[in-house]
Amino acid sequence: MAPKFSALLAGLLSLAPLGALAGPLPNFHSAVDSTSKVSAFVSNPNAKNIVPNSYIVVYNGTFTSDDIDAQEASIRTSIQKRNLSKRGTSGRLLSTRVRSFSMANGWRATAMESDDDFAAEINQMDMVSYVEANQYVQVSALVAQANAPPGLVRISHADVGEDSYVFDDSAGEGITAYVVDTGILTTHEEFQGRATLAFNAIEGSADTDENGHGSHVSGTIGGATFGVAKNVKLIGVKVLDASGE
Ligand SMILES: *[C@@H]1O[C@H](CO)[C@@H](O)[C@H](O)[C@H]1NC(C)=O
Ligand SMILES: CC(=O)N[C@H]1CO[C@H](CO)[C@@H](O)[C@@H]1O
Repeated sequence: MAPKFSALLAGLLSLAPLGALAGPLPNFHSAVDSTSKVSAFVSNPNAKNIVPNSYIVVYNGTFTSDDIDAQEASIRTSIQKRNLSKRGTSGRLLSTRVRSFSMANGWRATAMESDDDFAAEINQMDMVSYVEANQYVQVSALVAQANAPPGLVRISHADVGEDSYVFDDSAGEGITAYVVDTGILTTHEEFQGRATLAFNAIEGSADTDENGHGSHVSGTIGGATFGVAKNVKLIGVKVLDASGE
C-alpha cells in the first residue's frame, strides 16, 4: 500500500487550507454531525472534513468592486472587533485574520474564522452570494513507479540519483488532454483504451496518426509507462498530416 501523502509530509508541511491556521494534523469533522446550524446556511452542507469555524464568503458579482470592498471592510472590522478572545467549537481561539481573494473575472471572496452565528449573519448580507464551509484537502495517496524513465524520475525528485517516479494515485483521472498534432494511434497499448481521435482536419487522410508525433506527445502526457498522468483521457485533434505539415 502506498503511504498517505499526509503521513509523508506531516513533519514538513502543515496542511493549511484556505483560512485554516497552521498546526498539527487536523481532526476531521463532517458538517453533518457538527452543528446543524452550520448546515443550515453553508453552500456545502454535506461537506466532509470541514474546518470548524472557518468560512469562505463569496460575493455576488453583480455588485461593483467598490461596493464589495465596503462590504468586505465591514466584515473585516466585525471579525476583528467582535471576536478578539472568541473560542471556536473545538475550544481553540478564533483567528482575527481576514483574507481577500479575487480572480480576473471579478470573482471575489473573503476567508476568515468566525463563530457560526456571525457566519450565518454574513450569509444574509445583500452582496454575499454564498458562504462555504472551509474544508481540509488532501491527495489520496502516492504511488511510485520503480525504474521509471529518467524524465519522469526528474519531475518528481529535486535531487539526481533517484530511480522512481512518484505521483498522486489519481494520476489525472477525470482530466481530458487534447493533443492538437498529427493525430493519435488510439490502439497503442500504452493508451489502454483511453485515447480517441475526435477530429481530423486533413482531407482524405485516415483517422489515425500517419506521422507518429501526435502519439509520441500523447504518450508523454498519458502513456501507461512513459506518461506523466497515467489515467488521463487523451483526445487527438489531427491538424498535421503524414509529413507533419
Ligand atoms: C446577486 O444580486 C442580484 C441583484 O443585484 C440578484 O438578483 C441575484 O439573485 C444575486 N445572486 C446571488 C447568487 O446571490
Ligand atoms: C457575532 C458574535 O458572536 N460575536 C461575539 C464575539 O465575542 C464577543 C465576546 O465574547 C461576544 O460578545 C460577541 O457576541
